[in-house]
Amino acid sequence: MIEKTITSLVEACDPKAAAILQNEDERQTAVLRMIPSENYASPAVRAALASTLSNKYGEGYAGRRYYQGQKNTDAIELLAIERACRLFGYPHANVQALSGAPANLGVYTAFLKPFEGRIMAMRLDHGGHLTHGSPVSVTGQWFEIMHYGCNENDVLDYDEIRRMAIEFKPNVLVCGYTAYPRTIDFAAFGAIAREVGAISLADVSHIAGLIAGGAHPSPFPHIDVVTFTTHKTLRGPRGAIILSQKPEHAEAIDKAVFPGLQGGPHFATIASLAVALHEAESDGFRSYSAQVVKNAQALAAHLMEKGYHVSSGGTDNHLLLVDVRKSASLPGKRVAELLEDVGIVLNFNTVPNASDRQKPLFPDGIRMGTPCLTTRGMKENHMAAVADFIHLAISNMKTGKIEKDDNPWKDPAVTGKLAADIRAFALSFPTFTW
Ligand code: DSN
Repeated sequence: MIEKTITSLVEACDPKAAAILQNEDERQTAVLRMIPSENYASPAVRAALASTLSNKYGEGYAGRRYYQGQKNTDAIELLAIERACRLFGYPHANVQALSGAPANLGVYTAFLKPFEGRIMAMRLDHGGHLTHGSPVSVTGQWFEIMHYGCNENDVLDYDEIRRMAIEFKPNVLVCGYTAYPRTIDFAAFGAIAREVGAISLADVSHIAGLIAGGAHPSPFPHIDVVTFTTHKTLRGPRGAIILSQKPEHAEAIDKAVFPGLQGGPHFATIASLAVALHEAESDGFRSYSAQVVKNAQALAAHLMEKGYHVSSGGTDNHLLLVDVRKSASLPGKRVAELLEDVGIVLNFNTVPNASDRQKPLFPDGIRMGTPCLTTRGMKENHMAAVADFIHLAISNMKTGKIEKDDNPWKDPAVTGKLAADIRAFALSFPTFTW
């Protein structure tokens, strides 16, 4: 309903833009969206995003703004903060960082001196994020970085991380990942950070909704500072939250975000965030989070039964990594691109302990998740069908080098039927049921 309202309002003014929006609505309805960092936000969350608060500008924090007319912006920001603190158990929340990268940069800016500060975090190809010190990110250029990785079983080795931290003495020790399917032991990370005198930072962007819904252990009280984007499992708008415990940390973070890095916050986003946090406090959201994990585990089990190499042997959260070079002699990028052609949208991704052919843009794996499918109302029994679709598609992909004009499918007729079946299956679910 909200799609129709938005499209018709835009269409009355700009049919060209409206047509693109309409196409995207149709795409999101007709495919199986399995990128683990995406979701379908509720109509209420999306309506708040389009609200009149997007007309309002202001700088500073509630009660301390640099512009007049802030009664309602103060009220909405305080509401979002109150809900974030209640939901995650932290005494302070900053809801102004525009997204995940600015949130992480805000934390580093608060605590580290450029060209002196030391960050220890997970390497990118084992599931870390660009902003965890990758050389192509300013975080890797402005700070000294030590990266840890997974062990030969694709899981974290806390003894090894402790050994490295004692040697490197980071100022900030980062946990929290973009492609790690296992539970994070926040107590262990907090203890290591305290032992070496580092601030502990958990970037829980991927699992914030699972933490809020009780499907993953909380970083509180073990971790000093927590950052997360709000549009993934939390199912809010594109935005970010920074939580902290100590008053001196909170003060430094607030100063780093504004005026250190940003000007005026996006108040409509903050309003939308307040609504998403309200939804996340509900019993329905708790059962949603639990179902996301059950679905991911069911999907992993079905794929492993079919012989797929699932990294770490399964999942404890919303995502799984499949090494398709080991499983099917295919590179991750080709598999992701061809799966999109039949209506399964996931992403190619590096996997730990891959072949030596793996490169960031030419990885051995694919990454998939269940947040979107679960929002559509799918349960464990539907994951069998999803695994069958993936398997049928991959089994029908040609291996080896493919020339530019070659058909990449062994049997194009099978592909045509599969694409139609996937479309019909996707269309049999609404986009938002929880
Ligand atoms: N790298 C993004 C992802 O996990 O999709 C998060 O920023």
